[in-house]
Amino acid sequence: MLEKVLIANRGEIALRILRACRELGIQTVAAYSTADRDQKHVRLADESVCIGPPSSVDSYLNVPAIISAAEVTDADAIHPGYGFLSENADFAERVNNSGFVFIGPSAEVIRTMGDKVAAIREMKAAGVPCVPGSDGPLNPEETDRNLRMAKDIGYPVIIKAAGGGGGRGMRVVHHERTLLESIAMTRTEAKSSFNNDAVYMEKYLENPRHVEFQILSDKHGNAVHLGERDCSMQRRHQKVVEEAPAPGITDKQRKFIGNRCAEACKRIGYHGAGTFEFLYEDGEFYFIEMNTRVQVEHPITELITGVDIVKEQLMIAANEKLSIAQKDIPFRGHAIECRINAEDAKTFMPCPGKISRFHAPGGPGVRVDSHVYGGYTVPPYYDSMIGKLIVHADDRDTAIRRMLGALSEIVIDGIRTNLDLHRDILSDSEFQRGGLNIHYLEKKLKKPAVL
Ligand code: MV4
Repeated sequence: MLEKVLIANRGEIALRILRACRELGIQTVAAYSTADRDQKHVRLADESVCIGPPSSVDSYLNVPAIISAAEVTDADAIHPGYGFLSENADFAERVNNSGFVFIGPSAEVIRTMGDKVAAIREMKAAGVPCVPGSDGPLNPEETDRNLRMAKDIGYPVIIKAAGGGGGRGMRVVHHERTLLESIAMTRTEAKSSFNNDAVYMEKYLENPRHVEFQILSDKHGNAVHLGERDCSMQRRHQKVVEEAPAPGITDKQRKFIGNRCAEACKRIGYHGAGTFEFLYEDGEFYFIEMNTRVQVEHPITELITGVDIVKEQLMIAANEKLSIAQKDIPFRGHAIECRINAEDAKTFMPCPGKISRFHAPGGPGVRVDSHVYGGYTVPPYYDSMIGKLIVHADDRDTAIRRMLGALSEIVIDGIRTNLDLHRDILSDSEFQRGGLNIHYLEKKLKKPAVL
């Protein structure tokens, strides 16, 4: 096992990692910025090291500072959490070259999955269903070929940057007269945003759901899937509510897609926890990208399967075998997560400040993953998410009621939050029916609150 892990993150995920380490008897080092001195995980860690001033670039993205912190504390491994350096292949490489274990897949696999064209090529080869599209990057000079390709795929098509992902660097094309200019513009933007002008083409799916599969894969050739999550409730590529399982997905579909993902992990030598993102439309799954980190929404999968994903990440990094086989993974009940943000209800602008009172909800099947407490000040330098409210129940209707109960119990005073938005979504009769697509929330928000 690992003896000491440096946590190179902040907020709720830093606390989540600390708790997993504690259960495995691993010592913890909190690497924190000066703005985060009073974070719960900093107080609870066995050791803590300040890695720089508030600005992320100078602290949580400061590679030499993080590696030095691991050196001075004699840590064996670094957990990057999500965001920040978690999917940075160069960071993973520098961690390894400095003699530490990067908790995640190899730098090479992170690099491959960071190149969306390479990722799709790998997944296609592994038998994972992908969106109809260009096989590889587009050559902007081959204008006739590009026009023919789009015509064959059928409009609308979408041009995406190979270096993009998560909604950055893409353009929908509805008509052949704008195809070539759209390719050129996406390339220019991709070059300046990602320093990589490679772009590719896919059929644009107009009303898909966003369904993702969680996998775990160890260094002994074992890989399992933990089922799927529906993350369609989003605004501007920020997920708001997630649930598992995805409404309407059959056991047969789960088994088929899940096994393809697990097999793909074995093929590419994937080590750790990973997520396969799919678009789901008219009963079909289409792979779009893979995330090589632990995700914000991992708790809903933990609740329906009973698997501790962060502990498995730590054990995989320590060269241990997966603690569970596929046949021993149940999919039990229904889980929902609400992401709680410190933000203005109307403008969605971040609203940092001091939390005067905080009361967590409780009761059976209620989990709160948050680092905040009464008297805590939400700093303005980072993401506005201050925690996650997660429920688990025997079925979806009960889970929704349980979440509405928890939302009525929770108290966060002193700052503005999106709790009313969650109350509104969970009370929405169309949400209650289930299976809404990625555009639903943005359309709902455009409508007047009372007709
Ligand atoms: C798409 C798509 C429709 N068709 N690809 C946006 C984020 C990035 N991960 C991929 N995205 C999309 N790719 C094809 N071929 C629609 C989106 C999309 C989306 C996907 C998932 C969740 C929210 C989204 C919001 C807008 C667009």
